[in-house]
Amino acid sequence: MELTRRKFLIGTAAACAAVRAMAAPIAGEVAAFPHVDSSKSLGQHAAAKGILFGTALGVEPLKDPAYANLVGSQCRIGVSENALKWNALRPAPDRYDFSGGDYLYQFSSSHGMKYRGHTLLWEQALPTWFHNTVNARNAKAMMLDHISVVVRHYAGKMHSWDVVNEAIDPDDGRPDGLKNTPWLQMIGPEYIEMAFHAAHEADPKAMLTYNENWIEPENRPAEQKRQATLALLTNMKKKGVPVHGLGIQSHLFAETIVGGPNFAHFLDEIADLGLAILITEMDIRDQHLVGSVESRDQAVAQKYYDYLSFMLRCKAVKAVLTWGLSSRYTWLTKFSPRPDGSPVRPLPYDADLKPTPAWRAVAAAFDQAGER
Ligand code: 9MR
Repeated sequence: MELTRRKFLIGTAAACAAVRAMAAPIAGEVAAFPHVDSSKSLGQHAAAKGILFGTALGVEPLKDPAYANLVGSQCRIGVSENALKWNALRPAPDRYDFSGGDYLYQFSSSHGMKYRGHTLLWEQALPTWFHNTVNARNAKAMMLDHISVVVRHYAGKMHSWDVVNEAIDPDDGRPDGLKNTPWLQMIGPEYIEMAFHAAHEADPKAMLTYNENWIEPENRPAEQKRQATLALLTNMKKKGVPVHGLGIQSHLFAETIVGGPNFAHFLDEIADLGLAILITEMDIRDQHLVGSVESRDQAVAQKYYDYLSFMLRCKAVKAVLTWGLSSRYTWLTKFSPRPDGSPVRPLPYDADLKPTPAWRAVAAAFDQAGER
């Protein structure tokens, strides 16, 4: 592996000095992006700075040869969008189906891409049998068995694993900010550290990440979530739990204000824990934008540029993955359709697989980033 976990973590602790010095948001700071070399892939632009660029992979989209070719040529890392979730892997309590996950691994390795697993534990995407079968008596054994079997299946092949996904929700009212998931109800808050220990035992070489959403904006709910995330990770590090990175999903809206001082400070504190930071699921929703396609694309591109420029000032940020590469295949088509019925355009390529202005914005942010 050209970027091992060790190399990923080197330099992380002292990484965010530039971020610490920032006093104000930089949104809109740069009106136009610098010229970029469009003969190089996004993966190449990123790699020149020691950053991994990639995207979410789905089995069906990759059966589209033009799309598969695009992903293979632009990306250096792929993450399973759905194939390694419980509802895909566990058709029955006593059965595992690795066909989708293996297909994505084969695709990644045959295109020289690293492979990242999402996700071992989440309260969503559970199989229909889950709620009738898993209870307080067997939950711990079921969880540990799942992690052991799945992580061992890919041992030595995974760049990183999202061990636990979206486990925090201060609105649930617990003092520790943890979300009241079935796992928490059945096992207790220690389920998180147990999961990390089990994953590490099954594949000591894989980078283990905690992945969280809605922690990017400068608003109060995001700040509460950041504080709970920081407390969780600080506590895990103190106890020697094998956690190596934080995944910041980065599903943004074109109108989200990002890059503020509280978020900058948070990145700094995460880096000081010795953790790597990965941007794991980036896309920019244009659902509420009005105006021409060109002006909407420009707003989306500007947000990519502002956000990535801000994030990449922090040297602990080692990877950028978008949640899909082209609007031909994006969860937002169904989840966040535009009220006017026109297609959403949240990614660096449009539905015809032509680069959008966001492509140039992402490349320019990589070109301007410091080496890591
Ligand atoms: O993009 C994914 C979509 O296809 C699935 O239907 C959905 C439920 O499994 O999950 C989506 O991916 C989510 C990811 O797993 C966790 N962060 C939020 C993503 C978007 O909802």
